[in-house]
Amino acid sequence: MVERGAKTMGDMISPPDSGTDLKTKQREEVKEPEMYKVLLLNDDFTPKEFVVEILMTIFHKNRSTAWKTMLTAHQTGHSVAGVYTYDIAITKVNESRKKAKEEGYPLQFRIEGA
Ligand code: TYC
Repeated sequence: MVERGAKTMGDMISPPDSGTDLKTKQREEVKEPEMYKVLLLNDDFTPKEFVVEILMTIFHKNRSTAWKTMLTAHQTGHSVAGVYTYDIAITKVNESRKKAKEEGYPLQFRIEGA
């Protein structure tokens, strides 16, 4: 690309693209964000319907998927509530823990690399 004000490539002040200029470097540094799994852990006390409610309201699952996700945790010990960037994962876990605590339930989550 010819710079603004330059009529031909020969009028350009900066050297031609050598592969190490800023534009090239910026392009190389664009990476997909690292993703994290939010694991839902089973316990003996939290009511099933409360877990389903959390999965619907905070993890935006429909009722059918929320029940399946809850039942997997209930039967196997854990399930994946969702996969997110770290900031979104921790926000959802904190919100869920807060709601569970308000109700006096011991519902637990873990975050791990996807
Ligand atoms: N095991 C709980 C019960 O029987 C229900 C439950 C399911 C709790 C999944 C937590 O992540 C969980 N009431």
